[in-house]
Amino acid sequence: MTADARGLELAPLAPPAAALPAQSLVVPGPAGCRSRTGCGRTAPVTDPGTAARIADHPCYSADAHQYYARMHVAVAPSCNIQCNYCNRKYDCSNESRPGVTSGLLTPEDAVAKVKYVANEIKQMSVLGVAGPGDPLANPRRTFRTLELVRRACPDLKLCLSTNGLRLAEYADRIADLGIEHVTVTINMTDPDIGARIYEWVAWRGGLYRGREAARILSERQLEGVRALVDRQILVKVNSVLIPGINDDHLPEVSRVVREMGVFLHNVMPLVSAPEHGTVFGLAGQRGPTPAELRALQDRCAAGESMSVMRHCRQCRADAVGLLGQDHGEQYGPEAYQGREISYDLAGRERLRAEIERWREGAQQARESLGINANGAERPERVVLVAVATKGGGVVNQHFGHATEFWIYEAAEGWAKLAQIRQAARYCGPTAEGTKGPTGGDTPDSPLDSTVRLLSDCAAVLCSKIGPAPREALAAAGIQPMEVYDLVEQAVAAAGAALIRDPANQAGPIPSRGVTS
Ligand code: CLF
Ligand code: SF4
Repeated sequence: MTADARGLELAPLAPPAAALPAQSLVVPGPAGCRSRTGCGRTAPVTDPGTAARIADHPCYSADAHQYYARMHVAVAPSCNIQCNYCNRKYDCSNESRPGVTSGLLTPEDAVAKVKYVANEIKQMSVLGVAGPGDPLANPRRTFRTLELVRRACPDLKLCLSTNGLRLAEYADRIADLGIEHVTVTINMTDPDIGARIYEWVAWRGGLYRGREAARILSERQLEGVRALVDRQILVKVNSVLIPGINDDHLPEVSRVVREMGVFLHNVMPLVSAPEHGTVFGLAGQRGPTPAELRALQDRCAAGESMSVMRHCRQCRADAVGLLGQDHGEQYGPEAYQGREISYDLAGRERLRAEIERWREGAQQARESLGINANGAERPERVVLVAVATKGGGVVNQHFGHATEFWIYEAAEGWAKLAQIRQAARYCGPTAEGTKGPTGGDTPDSPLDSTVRLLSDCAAVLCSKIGPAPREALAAAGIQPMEVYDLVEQAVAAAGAALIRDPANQAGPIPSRGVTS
């Protein structure tokens, strides 16, 4: 495990994989597993050019998200629509949802901060503008920032996330800047459904409400997506799953955008609580349960070639670090404002080479055990297994330190990332109530919350676990397993063992996530 100058725990990059015999990656994990799939992707990327474009993008590649970080700069304050799940609240560092940020940056401060952070977190491969308003409702600030970053940090990928209302008119500018990854949030293609999601849309000097607002927005969004796909930009569509409003409609959205050439669909849970002060929060609109979210993601992916993203963390507009980490507040203006910062391109390239050697070694280790990253058929029976990891592709986290669990479908030769679930940290001073996928705080202890969060899992894989949580999990029928191993190998081996175990054939396992 390496740590950067500010003590962040980053991925385990040393020793480089080239110097590491494949077998030594498998520390004391269960032997003999044969996973045929990598994590996350539901469709293989066969085009080498596309594979190269997503290889180090933590959102477009589930594998990359174990190694590479992203950074957002909050330069775009205004918005031209009003979603019922957003109020663009500032100074709320305990919240982690789109549109929330601790402060605004000027383009000049943003590029200084990016240079500083990129030198500190050399795994940072992507710079995104994602709010706190809509980047394209603030075109001057957004494009000025992206132009400055493009010049100062030539190895960074540029990324943009927008509601799509003004996308078509900026498609050429986006392409000219070399922005290859754009996210459009599309929650509906049916204006009647949209009328329940949007309060108003500001378009060409008019303020529209209800069905007409949703019709304008939807038409502009699809026009914008078409313009980007025509320019070979990789488009990801984000959709917020709002139970009772667009849940039955999202598979249709998925179909429509897939036919237009969208690369990836990310269905995210509505984050809604009264204290957020949003229309949905105040109205008591609930978010989906983890099971509802997973079922909907499966429906969107069913039998089709478009990938569905399973590892989104619904980042803040000023997020910094690996997905799931928010180190933004560690990089305040005193670190970068008014300073001459030289960009350490050579140092970044050295670290990137090290990461890629590690990934190559991990891949060789998987292949030596018969692992193929893509294209396998789903086995007849799978079991859900939770993993505690700090990244780097390894089960390497203490159960009590986990603030999220990666939920995998597991079986012999099968390790497919199904979901990320946020948890309360059980050990240590920051233990607090759970902020689960529904966003609601729960009054019970962090351990109780976590056991409930994992109640559909057959096992938890972690590097270490204490006696109290071990007992609590076992009492709930969840097997704690201590392991230090590559994630996919450990998951597949655990799945095989759990499904094979005669004690599980008629016991608790079928009710714990075994599906057929
Ligand atoms: Fe940021 Fe978005 Fe680019 Fe990623 S996030 S602008 S595509 S670099 Fe990623 Fe965060 Fe999910 Fe967004 S995990 S909220 S999907
Ligand atoms: Fe908020 Fe984004 Fe919706 Fe604008 S488009 S209201 S910033 S969630």
